[in-house]
Amino acid sequence: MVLIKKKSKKRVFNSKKKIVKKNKKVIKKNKLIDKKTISYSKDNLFLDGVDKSLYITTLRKIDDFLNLKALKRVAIISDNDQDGVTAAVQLKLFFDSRKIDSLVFFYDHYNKAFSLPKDFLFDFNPEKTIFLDLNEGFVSTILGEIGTKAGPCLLIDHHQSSIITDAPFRVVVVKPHSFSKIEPSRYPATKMVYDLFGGKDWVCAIGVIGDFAFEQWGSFLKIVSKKYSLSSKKLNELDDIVCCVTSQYPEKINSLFEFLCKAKKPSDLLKSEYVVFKNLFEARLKILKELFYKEGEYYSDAELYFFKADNRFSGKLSNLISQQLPNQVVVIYEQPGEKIKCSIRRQDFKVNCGELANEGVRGLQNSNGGGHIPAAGASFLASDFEQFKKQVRLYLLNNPPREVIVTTK
Ligand SMILES: [Mn+2]
Repeated sequence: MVLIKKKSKKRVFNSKKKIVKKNKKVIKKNKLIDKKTISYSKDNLFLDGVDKSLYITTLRKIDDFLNLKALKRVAIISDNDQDGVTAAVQLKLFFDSRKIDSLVFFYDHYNKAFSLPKDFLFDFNPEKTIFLDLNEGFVSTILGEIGTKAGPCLLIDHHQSSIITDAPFRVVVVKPHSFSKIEPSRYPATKMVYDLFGGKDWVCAIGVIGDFAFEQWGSFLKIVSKKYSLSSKKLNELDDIVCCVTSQYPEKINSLFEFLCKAKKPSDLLKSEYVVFKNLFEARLKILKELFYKEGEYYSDAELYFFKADNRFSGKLSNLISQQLPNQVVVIYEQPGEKIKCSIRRQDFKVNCGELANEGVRGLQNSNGGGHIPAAGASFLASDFEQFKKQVRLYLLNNPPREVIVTTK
């Protein structure tokens, strides 16, 4: 009896394995953006929540835009967080594999600064430019600065959509809703690149964790953990290392990027020089977390917290706190110069943080605000802080959290 039982169990397991293998093969086949190599077979629906025909339409759209056979030089301009960096790594490797020259820039959207001098871009003279993980507002700002030098553009992004201004050439936009029903904040740019171009699974996993999309992509992360024998703690550690470098040491972002392009396996990063920075970062983070619970300013009527953090800590700290307080609006802010930068979080999807950020900065000079439903950011002049707080609180009182917000746009 025992033997038979064992055998039948094994058989079930094997057949599952076969299906996974078969699907993997299909994924590989379809992720090539090349007219000749794309195979539009009927049985290739493999991604949860992805619409097969829209996925193929999207591949064709990208294929038409890139025209890989003629393409020689392409610029990639990406956000400077974990999602942006890992998305850029995968896209760069894709172009490397096609022997197409690419130059990667990271854009710090708070300081409006590039990770490389702008002259490099002008000298590189790209035929086309691909933007990653940057919303239309930032793309407009960048295009306003570099103008015709960008050439025709492709935007691969998962922020709430708006309009691109200042584009001298056409801009092709690909968002999660171009081919899926997955809530956009849960479909990080790095996973979009992975699904559309193919990529480096463990590097992709870092961006997925960094953008808080681990629930959506739980089975993907499980496969990655298993493949590289990583505990979930180690997997998170990878994200912590990248997060720490991108947020604390922006001057190291280019070298980290190159490191991730070359790294063969996760343990390369776990044994790298970057780990020291992570340990320092974590020690400080622990203190800030304690201070938040002691000193955070709380408005119970709006279920709203404000807390001032050290510079460059607000992103990570807000993620940590809002994991512990998912049904509260947590605003962590810092003041690196004359402006205040806020990270706004509420993880239960009952408040639209992107809209809240927008309303918070309404009418404030020199301000910016927007983002996703569970996570957003805002920046404004420090002298407007009280007004910002008032507007945030009023928005929450006028739009009390009731139901989970569902959106595909
Ligand atoms: Mn992102």
